Amino acid sequence: MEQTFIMIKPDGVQRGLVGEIISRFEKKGFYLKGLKLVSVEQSFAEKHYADLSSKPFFNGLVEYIISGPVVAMVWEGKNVVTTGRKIIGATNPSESAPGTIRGDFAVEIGRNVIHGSDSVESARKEIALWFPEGVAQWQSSAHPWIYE
Ligand code: 3AN
Repeated sequence: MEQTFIMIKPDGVQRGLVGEIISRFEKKGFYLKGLKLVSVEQSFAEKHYADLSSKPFFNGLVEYIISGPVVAMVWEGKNVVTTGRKIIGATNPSESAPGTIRGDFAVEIGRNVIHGSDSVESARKEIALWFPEGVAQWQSSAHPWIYE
């Protein structure tokens, strides 16, 4: 099944939103396959955001991500990349709908609480970067009640 990489950024951790965010993905019916609290170094953050290196906000974004621990996760389920992005909401919290994570908990684009992979291909790359050790293999007993 499809997997995505989800990261709760330092603001989400510091504001005590970890449980709330995990709960939203769990209740939807996605499976948690990887989870760790980590502080990353500048070079690692630059690698994660390499596609944005030419943007004017790149340095600020890297500073923000290395400013405190983040929660790195792998979630699995049908269409989890696209649906995960819907649960997260639009990049700019001024445009994210109420009911989404950013719509409910964020105000500024530079403090938007959470990251989610934007495609299956970037999910694959991000999971390999953040979880080189691999992720857990397990089957939920709830599976037949969530998936046909
Ligand atoms: P998303 O995180 O929704 O995939 P991207 O990939 O366009 O959005 O941007 C990655 C991150 O860069 C965002 N989560 C946000 O923190 C930051 N970012 C994007 N645009 C801006 C901006 N105009 N000013 C400051 N930070 C930005």
